[in-house]
Amino acid sequence: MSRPIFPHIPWSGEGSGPRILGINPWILDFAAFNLWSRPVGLLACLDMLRNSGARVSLMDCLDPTWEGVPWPKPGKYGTGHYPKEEIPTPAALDFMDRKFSRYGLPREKVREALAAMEPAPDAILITTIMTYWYPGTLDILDMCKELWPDTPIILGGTYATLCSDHADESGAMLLKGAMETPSNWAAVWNILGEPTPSLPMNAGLGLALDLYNEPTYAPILGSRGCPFTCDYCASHALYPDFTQGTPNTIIEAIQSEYDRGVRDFAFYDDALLVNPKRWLWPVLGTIQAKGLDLRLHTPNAMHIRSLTADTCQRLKQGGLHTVRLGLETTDFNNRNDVKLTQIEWEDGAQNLLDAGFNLDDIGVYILFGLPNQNLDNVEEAIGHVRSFGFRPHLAHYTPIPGSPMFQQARDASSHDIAAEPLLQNNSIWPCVPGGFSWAEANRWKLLMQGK
Ligand code: B12
Ligand code: SF4
Repeated sequence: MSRPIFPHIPWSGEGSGPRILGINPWILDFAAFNLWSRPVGLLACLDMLRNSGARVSLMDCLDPTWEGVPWPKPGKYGTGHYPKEEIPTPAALDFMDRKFSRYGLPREKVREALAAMEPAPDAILITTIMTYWYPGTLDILDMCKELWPDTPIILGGTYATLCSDHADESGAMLLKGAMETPSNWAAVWNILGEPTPSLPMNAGLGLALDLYNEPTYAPILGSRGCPFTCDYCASHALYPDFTQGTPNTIIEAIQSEYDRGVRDFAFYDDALLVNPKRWLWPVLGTIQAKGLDLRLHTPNAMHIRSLTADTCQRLKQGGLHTVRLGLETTDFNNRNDVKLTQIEWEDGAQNLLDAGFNLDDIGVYILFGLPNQNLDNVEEAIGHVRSFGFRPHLAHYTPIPGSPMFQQARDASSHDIAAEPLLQNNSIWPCVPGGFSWAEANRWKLLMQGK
């Protein structure tokens, strides 16, 4: 496939079924950085539909591969900034002393490309990755309604699933949860006005990655869901089961992107190191046996207590480069996540170093701004992580509907975070007394630098 030139959006698929356009909207936020981001849920939907006879196409408003659209110079391993345009801050966030922007392709370019689609889509699927990114979803929804007033439009993804009452007001059809549940699958084909085909093999785990032209990075999804239930996480509300794929399909996906020149791969799994014999070890072993010269990244964090010496060696030999660990806190007796003892943390950290990972490539997430959190503990954790030579990363707490801690977050917040998803944005420090302030943000920045 050659590089797409505005305004051409190609159709893909051999079948004679309906033409379905998938859209990943812009990010409308105070800040956004591309950490190997892809709308994986939408790509899974398009893959299932194409494998069942539909023709599909993709408008990813965050896709840097379009010719004729200037994009900031890529950063390390394919990560980087998005183009942005400052826009008015939504009224609900008016109290913030920060600029608000639309990140991604220019709005008019997107409109031009959609308007030029020939033939027009029979149905449109719009996804949302973060609940509080819904304004981008509603904006593109309006654009689609204006371009194709009679075409069915379905909203899905995190916002539609976790904030369904709010999303309902958009007037679009909503699909809550995974598309591959039998009832959702039937509902989609019903909307398309077609008989429901059986679900294709690998439903929910295959990704239509080929819809990107000349990509420099790709996501890997070997599993869905998580067997744990951490208080601050919505994984169970989004996907109640834990399902793992088979090594062959994952290896095929990696090989096919590798053959297109991709060298950076990011794992999107919630529980990458759980039951690794099932797919991760065979996948890493095959990468090594084939001598694939690639870099693996775990931006979504790995469980520290699974980092045995053997695991760290396999990860290193399989090509893991960017290591992110979920530490949460060093207050080991008072945790909201998968339990972790200080000994497990220190052993895991040492095993990583013994396996030969660079200190520079190891980042440790520390949660900041949990309801009623004593921020002295955060300061302590930063010092502790730095004493290992690792890089601390503050993960600002996001109150997520459907997570066990959401009610506690509502009680602690001075905002109505349940009624207005924009107020779930972690940039406002929704559960920190007094909220975000530049003075405090700068103080934390210096602490992170050890100053
Ligand atoms: C990978 C991941 C990341 C990656 C990249 C995400 C990306 N694409 O850009 C990284 C590590 C960068 C990341 C960062 C963050 N993340 Co994150 N992330 C995830 C994770 C683990 C997977 C997302 C995913 O792709 N899932 C896989 C796909 C297959 O599932 P799916 O999207 O649900 O899709 C299915 C259905 O929703 C449906 N569907 C989807 N779209 C559509 C559309 C239509 C029309 C239909 C019909 C159906 C449909 O069918 C799909 C197939 O079954 C989720 C948790 C999770 N398990 O989903 C959290 C999650 C989305 N992240 C979350 C958070 C909090 C964050 C951070 C704020 C963390 C922090 N404190 O820094 C940052 C913010 C990032 C930013 N501002 O850019 C929260 C969401 C918060 C919210 N309010 O919405 C989640 C839910 C995790 C949690 N803690 O509960 N994240
Ligand atoms: S935070 Fe991670 S380990 Fe905990 S439930 Fe969510 S995905 Fe699972």
